[in-house]
Amino acid sequence: MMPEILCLTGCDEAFGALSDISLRSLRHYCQRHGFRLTFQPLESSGRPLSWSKIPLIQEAFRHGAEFVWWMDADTVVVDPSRSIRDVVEPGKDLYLVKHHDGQRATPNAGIMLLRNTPWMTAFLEKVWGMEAYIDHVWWENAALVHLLSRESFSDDGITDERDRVDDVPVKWLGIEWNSIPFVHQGRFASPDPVVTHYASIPTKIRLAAMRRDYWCSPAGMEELDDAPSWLQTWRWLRRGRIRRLTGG
Ligand SMILES: [Mn+2]
Repeated sequence: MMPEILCLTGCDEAFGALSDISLRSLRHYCQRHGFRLTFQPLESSGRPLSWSKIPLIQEAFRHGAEFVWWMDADTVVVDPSRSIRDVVEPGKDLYLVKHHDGQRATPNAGIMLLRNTPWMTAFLEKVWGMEAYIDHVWWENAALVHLLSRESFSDDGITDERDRVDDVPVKWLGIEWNSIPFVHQGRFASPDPVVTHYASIPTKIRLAAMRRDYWCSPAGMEELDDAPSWLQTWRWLRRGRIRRLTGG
């Protein structure tokens, strides 16, 4: 039986322009691979907004989702030929990338595949319960790092190489599933990314890079090919000002 995957993404108004690009790539990707896609406006839970992904994932599980593939709004699928479904293996409930900066490795919660199991239910409750990290600069990602680390998580916010995933149903994915360009001398970037994640860079650069990479990706090229030529020209001219057309 092929696992059923719900791709879940969301953001607030401030991320609307990023999300417009992200959603274009996800619509193409999810259609190609037969995933459901849901966009949820992120609403404040009384915590910094990044935390809001946790209750959204929990809600999707309560509604019966078998797998949730969480995608931050600052992501673009640049190689749609590979399916996230293929990483699934028996006994693993959480699939994510950790990025090595040369000394330490940090799990990243911006892109995660999660399976609806009792372990996962408990794990998400534990993440949500780590109130010490509510205002940490990494928000819910800090709580997740804490829970996956063997060592206690210090204030500089980075765990070391050792982790406790031997004991838990976590599978580390190849960096191509969460490739972060421009930072740490390219150590967080894959030479052959499936998903690019424009984390830790200023919003304007992020948006420019996302637009470039999307319109050069198979989905973006297809979208331009399908459009009448007058519309293509119009888009080229208006590219900087294209508003969100869909989603929300
Ligand atoms: Mn992100």
